[in-house]
Amino acid sequence: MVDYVTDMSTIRPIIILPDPLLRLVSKPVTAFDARVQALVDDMFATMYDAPGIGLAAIQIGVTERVVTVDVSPKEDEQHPMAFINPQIIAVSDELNIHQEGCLSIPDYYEEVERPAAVRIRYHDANGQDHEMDCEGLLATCIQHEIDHLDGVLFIDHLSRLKRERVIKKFIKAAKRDCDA
Ligand code: GNR
Ligand code: NI
Repeated sequence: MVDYVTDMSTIRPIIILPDPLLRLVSKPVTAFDARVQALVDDMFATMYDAPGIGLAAIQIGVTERVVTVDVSPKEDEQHPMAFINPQIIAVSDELNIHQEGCLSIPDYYEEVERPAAVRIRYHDANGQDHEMDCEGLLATCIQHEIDHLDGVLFIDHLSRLKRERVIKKFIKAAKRDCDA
C-alpha cells in the first residue's frame, strides 16, 4: 500500500467538541502557494493517521476553506483528493441516509439524511478550477466536510434532543480532562 505520509508533512492534533473553533466560518483561500500545499500535505498526513475518510482544515485549527478526502476502501490504493474553496452547485432531489461519524466527535455515530448526489465546484492545490459529480459515500463525505467550513457539524442534522445529549457528554468529558 502506498503511504502518503512523508517526512515533509506533520500529523497535527485534531480539535474536539466543544472547541468553539469548530463553529467558525472558514475564509476562502486566495493564494495557491507553498503554504497551502504544506497545509494540504499536513491534512493528508493527519487524515490517514486518524484514520478518517475526510478532513476540513478547521479540524486542525486552520480557518481556511480547505478539505481533504479519500473514500477508497482501506485495502485499495490511496486516492487522495484536495478541494480548495469547494462549493455545492447542484443537489439531487433523491435523498440518502448514511451513518456518519466525525473525528472531532469521537466514537459517536448516527444516521444523517442528505442529498444522494451533489455537483461541486472547487480549486485544486494549484489553483485550477474544477467541477465534479459526487455520489454515494463521496457525496456524503464532501457535504460533511463543506458543512465544517461553515461551522456546521453532522449532529446539527439530528434532533435537538440527540444533539444536546452528545454536546453535554463532550462538555462533561472536557471538564473531566481539565480537572484530571
Ligand atoms: O472519517 C470520517 N468518516 C465519515 C463517515 C461518514 C460520513 C462522514 C465521515 S467524515 C469523517 C472524518 C471527519 O470528521 N471529517 O470531517
Ligand atoms: Ni467531521
